[in-house]
Amino acid sequence: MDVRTVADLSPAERRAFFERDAGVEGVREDVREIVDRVREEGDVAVREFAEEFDGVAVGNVDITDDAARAHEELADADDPVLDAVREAAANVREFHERQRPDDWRDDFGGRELGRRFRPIDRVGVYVPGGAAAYPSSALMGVIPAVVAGVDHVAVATPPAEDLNPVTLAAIHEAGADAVYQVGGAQAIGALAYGTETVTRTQKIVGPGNKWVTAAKSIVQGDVEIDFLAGPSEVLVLADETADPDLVAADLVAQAEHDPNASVVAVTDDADLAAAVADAVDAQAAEREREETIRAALDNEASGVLHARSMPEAVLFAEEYAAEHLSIVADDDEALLDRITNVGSVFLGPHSPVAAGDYAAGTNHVLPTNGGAKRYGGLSVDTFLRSSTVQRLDRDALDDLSGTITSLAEAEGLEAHAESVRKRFE
Ligand code: HSO
Ligand code: ZN
Repeated sequence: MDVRTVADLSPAERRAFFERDAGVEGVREDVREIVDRVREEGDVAVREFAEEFDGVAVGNVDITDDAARAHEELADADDPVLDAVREAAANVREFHERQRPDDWRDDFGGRELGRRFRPIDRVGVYVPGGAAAYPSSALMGVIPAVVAGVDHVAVATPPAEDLNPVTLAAIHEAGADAVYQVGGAQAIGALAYGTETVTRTQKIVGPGNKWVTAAKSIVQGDVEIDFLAGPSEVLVLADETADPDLVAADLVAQAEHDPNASVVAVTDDADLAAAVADAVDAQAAEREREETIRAALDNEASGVLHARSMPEAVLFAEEYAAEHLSIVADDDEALLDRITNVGSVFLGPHSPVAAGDYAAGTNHVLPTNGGAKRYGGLSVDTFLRSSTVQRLDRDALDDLSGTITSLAEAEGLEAHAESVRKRFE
């Protein structure tokens, strides 16, 4: 890779870094047709699309029992991968349990006001499958919903002749109530509108390819969604204390997800920049998914950048608003203090992004494409709604009555004012 200088980037180069998109526009019309057909024809359409897109003649769409069986079989075989699934699940559960908010009420001078949090009833979690299997995404989508107390957590995952047993076991371990083999846009249509087999849900979450993402944008409004997720991204903010090999390893790791992944390192140290660029090339050549990695490195939203100072590097990171931000620098906390736009932060040399991807406990469903400027990643909050409560005592209402009645009259809503005055007649 070449090292570029932040200050010399052209407006077009800056735009490539800062205006990443999920690439859904090109498929929107096709996706709309798929979603409409699932809405109208239910399971018939789900089965037809499975044949057409996945090449699978789906027997049962509902595979809840298969997931339980896959879990049992791995347990019976003492398969160590189940231990890994269990440990990752336990860490994710523990971290998300800590997020559960308490209901509260406080006295604001005679106005007792509070908030209460209740889970959404029925949610759908999309778990990507197909080429790559993502058991980790099953844990990341389902566990926060279960911890939030969602009554019915349904999972949709693409059909296959041989469904990935680890993905199925992870879905079961995470505590899903129903599992359906349906993928792509048709899965989102099924979760949004229901079919004979699939229970209609109220909120759909989870990452997916551009068809899934386009479908989520189409059903949004009829159901809630988490957010529109694009290809993986990482930005590493490093100073001269960073090990170039480790910085490169984190870039190469996220690059293997997708040819459109965006991987960036920014540093104020010219020697480090050169060493990272060399290490990235050397490591890419050794990786199994070299082709995908090279494509991601060639992406115009990827690069190794030299900044004139760490404040300039921080400004770049803020504008980029990374899904994952790794800070490897002497005073990492001071740099973090200046960052607001980020999905998930990894501090120090022993916190590879892969730790969060799999097992540290944080969630890996995170805002991409600069979404971190506007929202955070998946959490227990995603599956809760809040209500407010109030009880005013007589004196508090008396104190407030002039304010309420004058605003009510200003709005021409005299009955509102009267409803207060009546309390004192
Ligand atoms: N880095 C991905 C999540 C993932 N990594 C799944 C490995 N498996 C998006 O945050
Ligand atoms: Zn990853």
